[in-house]
Amino acid sequence: MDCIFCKIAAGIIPSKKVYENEHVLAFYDLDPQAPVHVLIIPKTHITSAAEITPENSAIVARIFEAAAVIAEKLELKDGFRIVSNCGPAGGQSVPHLHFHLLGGRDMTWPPG
Ligand code: DGP
Repeated sequence: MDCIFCKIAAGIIPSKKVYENEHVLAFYDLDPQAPVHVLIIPKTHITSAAEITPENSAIVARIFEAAAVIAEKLELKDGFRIVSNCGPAGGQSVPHLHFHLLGGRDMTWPPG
C-alpha cells in the first residue's frame, strides 16, 4: 500500500477526521487554503477523476452526499467550493481520488 491516502483511510497515518462511513472518509487538509479545507476520499484506491468508469462511479455520488452532510455540519451556510485536481496539469499532487471542500471565505473565479 504505497499511497498516502490509502494509509490515512486504513488509519496507518493519522488524520483529523470530519466524517466517515463505509465507503468515504473526510479529513482536514494539512495545508489549508481556506478557513475550512476538508479532503473527501473514497476508501478504495482510485487514482484520479480520469479513472472513473461505469463500474466505480457510484463512489462519486457517495462523496457528494458526504459533502452535503459535511457542509451542514460545518455550517457553511453561505456556500462552499468542491474541487478535484486531476493529473499533473490539473495540479494533483496525491494520486488517490480526492475532492477538496473549501469554505469559510469568498472564493475567486477563475481559479489559478
Ligand atoms: P492535490 O494537490 O489536489 O492532490 O491535493 C492534495 C492535498 O493533500 C494537499 O492539499 C495537501 C494534502 N495532503 C497531503 N498529504 C497529506 C497528509 O498526509 N494528511 C493530510 N491531512 N493532508 C495531506
